[in-house]
Amino acid sequence: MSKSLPYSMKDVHYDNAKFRQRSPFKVITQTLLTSNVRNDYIRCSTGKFLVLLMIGGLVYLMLTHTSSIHSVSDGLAKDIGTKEGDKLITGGGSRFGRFWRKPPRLPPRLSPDEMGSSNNSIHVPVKLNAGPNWIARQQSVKKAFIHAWAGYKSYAMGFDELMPLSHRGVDGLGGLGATVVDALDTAMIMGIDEVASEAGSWIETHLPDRISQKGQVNLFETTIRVLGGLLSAYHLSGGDQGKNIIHKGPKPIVYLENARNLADRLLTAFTSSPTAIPFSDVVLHDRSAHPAPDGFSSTSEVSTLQLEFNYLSSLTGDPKYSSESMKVLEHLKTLPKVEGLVPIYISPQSGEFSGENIRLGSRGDSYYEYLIKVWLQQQESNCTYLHDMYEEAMKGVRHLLVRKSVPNGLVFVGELPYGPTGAFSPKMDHLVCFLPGTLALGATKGITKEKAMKDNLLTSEDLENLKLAEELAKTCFEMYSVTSTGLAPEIAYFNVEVHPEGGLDGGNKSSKYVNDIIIKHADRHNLLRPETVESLFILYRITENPKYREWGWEIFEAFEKYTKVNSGGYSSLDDVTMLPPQRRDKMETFFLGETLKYLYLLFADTSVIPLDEFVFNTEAHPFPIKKGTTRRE
Ligand SMILES: *C1O[C@H](CO)[C@@H](O)[C@H](O)[C@H]1NC(C)=O
Ligand SMILES: *[C@@H]1O[C@H](CO)[C@@H](O)[C@H](O)[C@H]1NC(C)=O
Ligand SMILES: *[C@@H]1O[C@H](CO)[C@@H](O)[C@H](O)[C@H]1NC(C)=O
Repeated sequence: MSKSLPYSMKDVHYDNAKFRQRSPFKVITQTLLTSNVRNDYIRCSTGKFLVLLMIGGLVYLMLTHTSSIHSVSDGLAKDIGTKEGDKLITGGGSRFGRFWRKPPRLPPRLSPDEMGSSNNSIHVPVKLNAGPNWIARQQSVKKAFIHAWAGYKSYAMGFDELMPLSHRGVDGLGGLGATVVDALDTAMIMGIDEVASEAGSWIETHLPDRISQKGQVNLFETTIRVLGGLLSAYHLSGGDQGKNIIHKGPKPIVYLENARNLADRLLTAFTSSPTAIPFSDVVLHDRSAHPAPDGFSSTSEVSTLQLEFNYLSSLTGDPKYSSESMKVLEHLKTLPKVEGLVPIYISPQSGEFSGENIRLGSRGDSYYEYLIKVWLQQQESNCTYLHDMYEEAMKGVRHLLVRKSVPNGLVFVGELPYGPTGAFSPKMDHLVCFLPGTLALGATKGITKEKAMKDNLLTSEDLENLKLAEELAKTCFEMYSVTSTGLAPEIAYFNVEVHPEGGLDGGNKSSKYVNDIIIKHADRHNLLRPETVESLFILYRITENPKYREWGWEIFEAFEKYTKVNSGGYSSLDDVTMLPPQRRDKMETFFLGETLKYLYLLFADTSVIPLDEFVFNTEAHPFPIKKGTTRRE
């Protein structure tokens, strides 16, 4: 390594200095040492204090030879700089200075002033318990949603997306008013009846004509955003219990009727294909289906339709949606794979995979997500093969795609662009950040880790996946923290020993990982994507570790600071490493459908949409999990 690094390799194992991840031994020894000295200091005169300093120093020196405390405090000394420590102990020697210091984000350290004059150190734990106000933070997310909707409604109502800078709408997804439908269930979950009724009324008035008159749409995008949004709105408004629990807006049946009308047209993509693999596009008005220009469908696109079509079959009692879509997964089961991993293209003509490019980023991602989620949704049917495919694939991910960066050992998921025999690429799309959440969900099936452990439900495979989930969630968070704006780039590269990638760092020179993460010029944009906050939400629910909420809050604050547009809406960014960042004139539908919804749920009570009763489609639309008798036929 040619660059000079702020950390010695010795500190690498202590890779989580920002949060409480220390061994009980370290916690106890540091706490004992610190409190002893502090209490004595309060009672003693300066002379006695100096004696104590020397004794403390000796104890510390002994410990550094017998325990790993050395590397901890050493790392921290470099991590937090020497400012406060030096003020605290002048002439006390640098070793003692380190010993005195406590890690950042541990129980708040007293300022030098408080140290010298006050007797309130025993009150520190009380301050700790107070914690942030999550209800207030949740309200901030709700306000952000209202601001995003207000911009869309003022300038782009009925268009697929808002262009927040030029105050216009644009139809980037075929013209079905995608933002309206994507945002609707978020408004319902947040309890914003006003928005739910505005969106609902638009759907009732305009969507039927759009569905029957519009031209070409992408099967996958339309299924996950529009069909998925309609189905969850139907459930959340009480439709499948035969009531209407949203007091304004249309009757819930409107959502189901539109969903069915749309799905009947989308079904053409399956039925007109010569194989089980659907074509990628559908022309809505003439009910015809077409392959993508190059003839291939994306693997993730054809395997990310089943939650929606299954739920529609269960709601309507008509099995055709489920059976057509499940044929895809049954077919994929029979194809050859690389340790469970699949190439990112597939041919609807031959039914075979095309090429060797394997990745969990774009065109690959939600294949893996839906294997486990469809299995969870279909708990009481014969879908064991999906769980088997999922387990094999995750084993393959751990074996072939997971590596650690240098110098600081961030765990990441890379790619095999030329198949298993070709070179490994240390490239990770932000899209891959769905994986921590999916891994955690697959391990505990949505219940808390604590409960799963107590009931002895976790296999060694589950435990490995859960550990990887936590490591990857940290990496995804650091992809935000390493940039000047605190927002992640679309794609990051990781520094590895062999063939280091060219490119610049993220711009946050105080980030520990500034040398681990490389960002290429073309990849520096941020589209307000949800995957990291989605994983933080799932990991918070499952591990109950508050650090995931803290991380989510930091990300939310960065969105507020750099992407909010005063006249309404939020914008994408061209370059997250520049201050101020250049804006990009687009608010993606998933910012309302997913990003803000997951942030809201991250700060919500854990009884809201529990993960063992709902499965979220890949666009964050929650469907209730089938429980034997919930079918209405
Ligand atoms: C010590 O604590 C008492 C009670 O909280 C307070 O009244 C007093 O001012 C404190 N002394 C100092 C030096 O802060
Ligand atoms: C599962 O498969 C068995 C045997 O193939 C069959 O008897 C049973 O009805 C199936 N159950 C469901 C829910 O499909
Ligand atoms: C830069 O990194 C430091 C250290 O991890 C972190 O505290 C800070 O929030 C980061 N800055 C941004 C803008 O995320």
